[in-house]
Order: sequence, then C-alpha cells, then structure tokens
Amino acid sequence: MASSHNTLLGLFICFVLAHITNFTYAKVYVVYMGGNDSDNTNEILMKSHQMLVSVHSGSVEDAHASLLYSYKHGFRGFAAILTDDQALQISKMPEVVSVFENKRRNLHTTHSWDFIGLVGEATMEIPGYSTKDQVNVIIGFIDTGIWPESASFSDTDMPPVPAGWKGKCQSGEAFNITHCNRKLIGARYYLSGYEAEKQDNLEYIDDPKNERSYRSARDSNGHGTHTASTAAGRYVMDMNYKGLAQGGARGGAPMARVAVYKTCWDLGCYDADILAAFDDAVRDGVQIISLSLGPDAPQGDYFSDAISIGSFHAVNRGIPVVASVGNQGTIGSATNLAPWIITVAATSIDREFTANLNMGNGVNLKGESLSVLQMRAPARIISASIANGGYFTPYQSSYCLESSLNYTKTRGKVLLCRHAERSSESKVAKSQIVKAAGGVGMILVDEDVDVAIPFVIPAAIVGRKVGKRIVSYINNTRKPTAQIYSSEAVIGSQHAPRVASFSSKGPNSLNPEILKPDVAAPGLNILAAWSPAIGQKMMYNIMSGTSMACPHVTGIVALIKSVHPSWSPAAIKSAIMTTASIFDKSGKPMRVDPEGRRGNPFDYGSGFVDPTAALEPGLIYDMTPTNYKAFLCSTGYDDKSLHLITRDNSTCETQTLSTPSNLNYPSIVVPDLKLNFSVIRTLTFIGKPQKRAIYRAVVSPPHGVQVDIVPKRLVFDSYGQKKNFIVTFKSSLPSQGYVFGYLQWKNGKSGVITPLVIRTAPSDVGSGT
Ligand SMILES: *[C@@H]1O[C@H](CO)[C@@H](O)[C@H](O)[C@H]1NC(C)=O
Ligand SMILES: *[C@@H]1O[C@H](CO)[C@@H](O)[C@H](O)[C@H]1NC(C)=O
Ligand SMILES: *[C@@H]1O[C@H](CO)[C@@H](O)[C@H](O)[C@H]1NC(C)=O
Ligand SMILES: *[C@@H]1O[C@H](CO)[C@@H](O)[C@H](O)[C@H]1NC(C)=O
Ligand SMILES: *[C@@H]1O[C@H](CO)[C@@H](O)[C@H](O)[C@H]1NC(C)=O
Ligand SMILES: CC(=O)N[C@H]1CO[C@H](CO)[C@@H](O)[C@@H]1O
Repeated sequence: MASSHNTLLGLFICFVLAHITNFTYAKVYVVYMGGNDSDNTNEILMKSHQMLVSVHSGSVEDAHASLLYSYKHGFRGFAAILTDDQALQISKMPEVVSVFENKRRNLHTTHSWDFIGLVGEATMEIPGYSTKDQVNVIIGFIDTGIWPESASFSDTDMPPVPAGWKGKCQSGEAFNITHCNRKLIGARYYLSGYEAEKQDNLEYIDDPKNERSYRSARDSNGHGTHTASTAAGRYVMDMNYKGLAQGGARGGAPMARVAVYKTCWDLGCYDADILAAFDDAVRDGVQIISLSLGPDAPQGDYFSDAISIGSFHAVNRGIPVVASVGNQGTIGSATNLAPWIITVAATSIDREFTANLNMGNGVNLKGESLSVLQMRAPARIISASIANGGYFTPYQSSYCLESSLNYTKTRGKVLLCRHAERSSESKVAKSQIVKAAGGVGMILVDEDVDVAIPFVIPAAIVGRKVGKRIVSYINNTRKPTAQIYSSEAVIGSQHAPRVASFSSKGPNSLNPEILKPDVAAPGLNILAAWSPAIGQKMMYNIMSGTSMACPHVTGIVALIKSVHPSWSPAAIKSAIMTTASIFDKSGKPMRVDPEGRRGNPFDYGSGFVDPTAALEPGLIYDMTPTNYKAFLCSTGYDDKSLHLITRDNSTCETQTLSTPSNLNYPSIVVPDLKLNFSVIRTLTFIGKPQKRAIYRAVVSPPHGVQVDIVPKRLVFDSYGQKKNFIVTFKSSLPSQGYVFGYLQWKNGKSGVITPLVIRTAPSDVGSGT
C-alpha cells in the first residue's frame, strides 16, 4: 500500500493541469493541510501567510488581501483568492494535502422553492430512560441560520448554558446577543466564500427580488430553522400549516441546546464557508454536527470535499456528524459517502395530504396537495394541450410551461397538466402559470405523487394511472367537469414508511465497500418551524427532502448522547443502524415510491430508525480514529498523505486492513465476489454489566450466495468485552449483480442486524481464464 498512484496529490495535479489554459482568472481555493498538530495558532497562521506571500511574489499586502479564512482549530489550512497558477504552486508545497476550488453545495430539499412538507412526527418520548441530560448536549447546525423568535427555540425552564461552552452569539443584521438564550446558545455566520463567488452570480444577485438575506445568523430561507426545530425544537402546542396537520409538535431532543453556523445563502453553501463553520464548531464545543446539504453526485474525493474533511476531524474528536444522502433519487446518486458520516435517506410517514377531486360523471378521485384552496362549483376540465397559445405546440403546452397557455382557452377552466419525470421544474410555478392564464384549478399528472405541493390555486397531483382515467373521461364526454376540494391531512391511508422517490440511492460511487445511505428517517411532508422572512410569512411550514430526514437522526443521536455520554461516534452510529427496521408499520417489507417496488439496502441502508431500540442495542460495532486511518490506507492513501492528513505518527504499515470491506462497519458490502471472500468484524458487548450473554448468528443469505459465520455463537462475560467473527461468502451464481441478505446476532428477543450486500463477479472458472 505504500505507493499508489491514487493519492490525493496525484489526483489534484491532474485536475489543475486540465485547467491550465485559464491562468490569470483568480478564484477562491481551499488549501487543506491536514489535522492540527499544535496548540500554537500563531504558528499555523504564520505558515499560511508565508505560503501566500511566496506565491504573491513576496507581496505581503497582496497575500493579506487574498486570504479569506484561516482554519486552525479543527484542522489546518486556509481559503484564499488565487489564480490557477498560484493554486498549482501551493499544491506542490510540502505540507499541503489538497487544494480545491470553492465548490457550491446545495441544500437537500426536494425543490428549492416548492415548500413541501410533513407533519409532527411521533413525540419520541422514551419510557424507562432518563433523557434529562439532553440539556448538556449541544448540537451544531451548519445551514441557513435560524429564526430566533420562533417558539421552537424558547428557553423557558432551561438551565444555564453548559460550562465550558466557547461559542458566541455574533451580531449582524437584525441579530445581536439578545437573540441568543439558554436554548439557542450560539450563532455565527460565514459570508466570505459566498461573496467571493458573487461575481459569478451577478444576474441573480442584482435581481432585487432575490436579495433578501440578512447579513447575520438570521434565517431568510427557512431551511435552517426547519432542520434545527426538527432535531431539537421545543414543544409547540398549536403547530400547523394553514390549519392542516394541526396539533402539538416538537423536535427529537427538545431540551438539547442549539448552536447555528450559517453558511448557506441564497445561491447555496460554499466549501470555504463550510470549513470555517466546522473549524469553529469543533472549537466552540458542540457535541453533534448536523448538515442537511451536500455535493451533487458523483461526489469527489474525500479530501477535496469540505464536508468530508470537516467531518473527518470532528468525528476523530468524538463529535458525530449526521448528513443527508441527497435528493437525486437515482441508483448510485448517494452523496456524503465518507464512512465516518451518518448518512440519512428519507421516507414517508403515515400521513398524506390529499385533496378530493369530484369528476362530473360522479367518480371521486384523490390527489396529493398542500393547497387549502377549493373550488365552490364544478368547472370545465380540459387537457392543457388544447389550450396551447402563441408558438407553443400542444405537446409543449401539455406541460403547462411558462407562456404556453392561451388565456381565451384557459379562462375559467380546470387544466390537466403533465410533469416530466424527475424534472426539476417547479410544480408550484405550474399552478402560477395556470392561474395567470385564467385557470381556476389544475390536476397535475406525475409519477411522483409523494410530495405535497402548496399550489396557488385549487390543485392536486395524481399518478399516471389516475391521469389516464381522467384523460379518457375528458375524451369521451361532451362537457367534462371537475371540482377540486381543499387538501386534508389523512392518516394511515397507505403503508408507511416508504422510501421517498427523491431519496438518493446506493451503491457508493467512491468506495462501493461502504454501504450508503446508512439509515432512513422521515423526510416527506414534514411540519416544523419556518422563517417568516419569506413568502407568506408563515411561522411553520411543510417541507420534503433528505434535508428533513437528517435532523430526525440528529435528534436521536442527541438522545443517545444524553443517556450514554461516553459512546464514540461509531458506537452511536452502530446503535442506530443495527436496531433499524426494514419493515413498514404493517410488518411488510418497506417499499419505495413511486413504483412501490420492494426496497433494499441501497434505498434505506440498515432501515428505518427506531430511537428506543437504539438506546440499548446490546452489541456495537465500535471504531476509533485508527480504524478510519486503516480504511484510508486500504483505499490507496500512502504514508505520506496519511501523515499529512492526521499529523500523527501512524503509517499504513501499522494500519492493517486488507480490504475496505474489513472496516468494522455495521453493514457489509462485497462489491466483487469471485469464488469466495471473507470479511472480519468485531462486536463489543454493552448490555447489562454483570450478566453473561450468549448471541447466536442467524443468517438470511443473499440469493445464490452461501454465507458461513465463524464462530456461530459469541459468548460475552463482561461489559466492554470484544469478540471477532468471520463471515465467508461463496458464490454459486456468478454475474447476477447486487443481491441482498441479512446477518442477525440474536440473544433471546433482542439482537443486532447487519445488511449483507454482495455483487457476484463473472466467474473466472467458467470463462476459462
Ligand atoms: C439587539 O436587538 C434588539 C431587538 O432588535 C434591540 O432592541 C436591542 O437594542 C439590540 N441590542 C444591542 C446591544 O444592539
Ligand atoms: C387564443 O385562442 C383564441 C381562440 O382560439 C384565438 O382567437 C387567439 O388568437 C389565441 N391567442 C393567442 C395569443 O394564441
Ligand atoms: C384522448 O384523445 C387523444 C386525441 O384527442 C388521444 O391521443 C388519446 O389517446 C386519447 N386518450 C384516451 C385515454 O382515450
Ligand atoms: C512522532 O514521533 C516522533 C519521533 O519518534 C516524536 O518525537 C513525536 O512526539 C511523535 N509524535 C506524535 C504525535 O506522536
Ligand atoms: C476459497 O477459494 C480458494 C481458492 O480460490 C480456496 O483455496 C479456499 O479453500 C476457499 N475457501 C473456502 C472457505 O472455501
Ligand atoms: C488551535 C487549536 O485549536 N488547537 C487544537 C489542536 O488540537 C488539539 C487536540 O487535538 C487541541 O487541544 C488544540 O486546542
């Protein structure tokens, strides 16, 4: 492993050479220099300064002017405005791990301005456990800031801020120290990386309707307020969305403390700012970091991605990091792939928002909607294709595109519009287009009926099947009519949870040996606190996305931390994964929207989270920072890059892991099974202290794969005892793609479950080579 051409430095240089024609154009680069190996901040600052001076031909002023951030607490490095040539020079300097462009990351909501949403999740009270120590748990949110006046962040009955907290409440536009309290104990914001990129986005910025950001931690978007209140919001008695989904609601750990790091602005979240937030969060003393954002798939290398870097150093200091898997929805689109992150997929809950559609022939249909508007009387329904206007063809108009509808033909009618599969076209915008053309209602045909949309006229989404019925009614009737009613929250009408159609899926495109996503949690139509700075000035809103699923897991991590403060990030992650369920609430295998196919670990990882079971898993797959180093070596990092990243004396020789599949991960993936392959795991007993515990292996093998466990029985005599076991896979059916199974260690009724994901390679024997 000592030499590999797949090192970071190698990768980066290729990257820069590809851009070498573009010499003079300066842009923001992040220079990452590994872990912090000294307490001496001055030394770190001086070093970056020297590096900058040397690439600015000795000019101290130019060096100074180019610097945006110095990273010195969680890890070392800086962000600066550099030409490609200067970046290339710096990348060759001895202590540099990687130099990468200040890339933009996106919030993981489904459609950035279709506010979609959900309902107050179950209350997550956990009988038998004292979670009162959650007042000592501080969660850092890297997001769009916070609306501090929201009732979700009230500090009534909260004890003083925990001793040792080093964070601060940074003043800015419409935000000062009085906005923090015993619940919201920290608030900072990071603009430099975003503003340095503004020149690329002038058209957007110059449009006055887009300039609404507060230059402070105050949330002008709603996303950060929503995620923080989902994880840790106080109980709010009367939370609802325009009267829908009324009732009390609260976050997963309502007494945990909140610290916000605003890094996401109107156009997204930039790497330089994200890293600065991680750096401060680690120093401030947060105990959990939650990020509902990520790169677009396919994700780049770990050490040229701000979230992977920041989380690597946070986790190595005992701070779990929870992130969303992304909303691209397709196979292999999963992001936030690093094994040290807890990566979350999104599911439905048992509540739908449906509107009744009464057709003129007496047939009653249902559609998904968040519109509380309704038609007082039936109106003519027509296909949008026959309302085409201007130069638009009937086909184009059938999608209800901007300006494609003729007012004379549309006025007073209900339009049947189409939505292109997986398109990012705004569904809200379609309702605005129909409204502008004089339409009184809209029925939108789309395969993805999951996400309830707050349409601006009476409207609803129906699937293709129902869509066909409506078309045939229109075709075969002289004066077809429809009446659309207000949306209502309906509980228990469908199996739940189901994996949301937009939730990004495995396999892991960077290291297929690591299963991603890790777990699934509610992310469809979620009701939580909101920023009244935008739109209709609502204090609560319904949103969908893996962004909304992530803070559900963050809340569970906070509960586990309050009960088991000494558990490592890997132990907490193992507890959540091995106790998750692959069944829906009716006991059937969990399904995946929109087609309703049976789910697999690429959809939901280990399954749907169970906060109560996660508090007492009995066994854990634990890991320390050493395990992650060994993992990096096994994936091709050499001693030099390992040393640069960790800045300790570990070498790849001392870190033995023959394959990344051997990382002590709570799921097992063998992406290339030839004849046979063995994987090792270590379980740590954390059950009731004095009791001897015997666990038996129960296997449900993947199709065409024989699975042997040695030993088949694990006997634990004491708390903290560790036992190894080996899983050997033998392929009997080559070339069948990915197949899925399970390994369960059982002790009576309790136990831990591990997904087995195997891809059988073409057989060498058969091909005669
Ligand atoms: C902080 O903001 C509040 C409310 O906006 C205002 O009343 C107060 O004077 C401000 N305090 C300081 C110290 O600026
Ligand atoms: C809209 O349709 C009406 C009636 O068919 C037609 O007279 C008119 O020219 C159309 N207008 C446009 C802008 O296409
Ligand atoms: C409805 O009519 C259109 C043409 O007017 C035709 O293309 C379509 O196939 C018909 N659909 C159904 C379901 O009858
Ligand atoms: C690394 O090794 C050197 C020499 O063996 C020693 O002086 C140094 O303290 C070690 N550093 C760490 C972080 O262990
Ligand atoms: C695995 O395959 C190798 C040859 O490829 C063979 O020597 C070995 O015995 C096999 N192991 C098991 C457990 O079947
Ligand atoms: C400047 C700074 O925050 N340095 C930190 C580097 O890391 C060590 C522990 O790993 C901390 O103790 C230092 O405070």
